[in-house]
Amino acid sequence: MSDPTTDIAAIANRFETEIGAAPDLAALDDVRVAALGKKGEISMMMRGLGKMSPDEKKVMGPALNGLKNTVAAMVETRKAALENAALDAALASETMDMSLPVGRKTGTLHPVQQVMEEMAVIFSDMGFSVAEGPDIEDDFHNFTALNFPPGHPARDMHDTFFMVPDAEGIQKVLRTHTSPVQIRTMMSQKPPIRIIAPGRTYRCDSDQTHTPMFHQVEGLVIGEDIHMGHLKGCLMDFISAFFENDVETRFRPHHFPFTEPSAEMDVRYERDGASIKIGSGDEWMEILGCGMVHPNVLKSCGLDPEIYQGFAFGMGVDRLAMLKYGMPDLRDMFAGDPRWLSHYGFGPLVQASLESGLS
Ligand code: 2NL
Repeated sequence: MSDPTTDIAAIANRFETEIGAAPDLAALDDVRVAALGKKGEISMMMRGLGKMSPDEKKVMGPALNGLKNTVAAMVETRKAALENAALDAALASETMDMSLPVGRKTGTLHPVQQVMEEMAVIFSDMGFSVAEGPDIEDDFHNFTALNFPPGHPARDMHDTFFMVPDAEGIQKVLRTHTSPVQIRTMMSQKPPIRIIAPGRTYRCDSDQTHTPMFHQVEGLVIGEDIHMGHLKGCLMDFISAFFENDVETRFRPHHFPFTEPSAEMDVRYERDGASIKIGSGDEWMEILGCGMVHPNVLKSCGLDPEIYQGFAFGMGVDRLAMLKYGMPDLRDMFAGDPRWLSHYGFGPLVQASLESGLS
């Protein structure tokens, strides 16, 4: 009778050859099933152990276990090699030319996105950086730190969307302005600070001139010697750059809880048939709100108002986009109609810049 362990070595050799010859993962799995599957050759041999004498079992048990482990290890090694080869082949063949022009059906940049990029370009040139923060805010960052005392009617005036309170009873809100971004910046960065905060804002209000989601750009400058002259110069320069035209402006006293003094800025305009011309004319249009940051706001952020002062401003991006590009109806802006987008949208590959023109 032949030595059974010699047979086992022969089986191992045969599977080694078959595994090495398997050209792909599917063929390799066929070999694995033929050897180690439920009805595979090695599994069937192991099932035969039960009919053997105790002496035979002592020899064949460990030998078959060894065979099983050897073949399983060879399958794994081959599998890894085949997977590596498949990845190499994919990397070599599936290249993508990132410089290829896009196809005929290009999407367009929404005018609101275009206008926010134009604003970022103008303010970057004046030394501002862009800051962002969460759309879902807590009461402290959206109201308390901005000098809205608890129960103050201005909280209701903001038509706030309240979230369902969490397990600890904490009720978050959809931010009603992007000011919380500036609060977060003042609490985490040392002056001098020069940032704009563009983004989505939310108020429970919907009619001809209001959508429940709208876009704002706010700005904040904090230093040791910032005064209202800086505020006026900065905003006048911004408006002229934005409308690509000399624009006559005026500042009117106003009130906001978070600035003192506060003002609104108007621009001269005239009607020209159905369209509106910004810059000259006999009428004034309110275009943004601004002011010197209220000492209570500075204190809430851990800044000493005896040392630091600053100005802040806020403007509605959607309305500025409508004015600059002549979209007549606010509600078309967020309807997602592809015909509207192909008419009013901007080429996605054209970057706004001060050198090549903003728009
Ligand atoms: C408007 C008016 C404004 C601000 C926003 C602000 C932010 C901080 C501190 C002080 Cl952290 N002020 N933001 C200031 C004045 C006006 O927005 O009419 N927006 C559409």
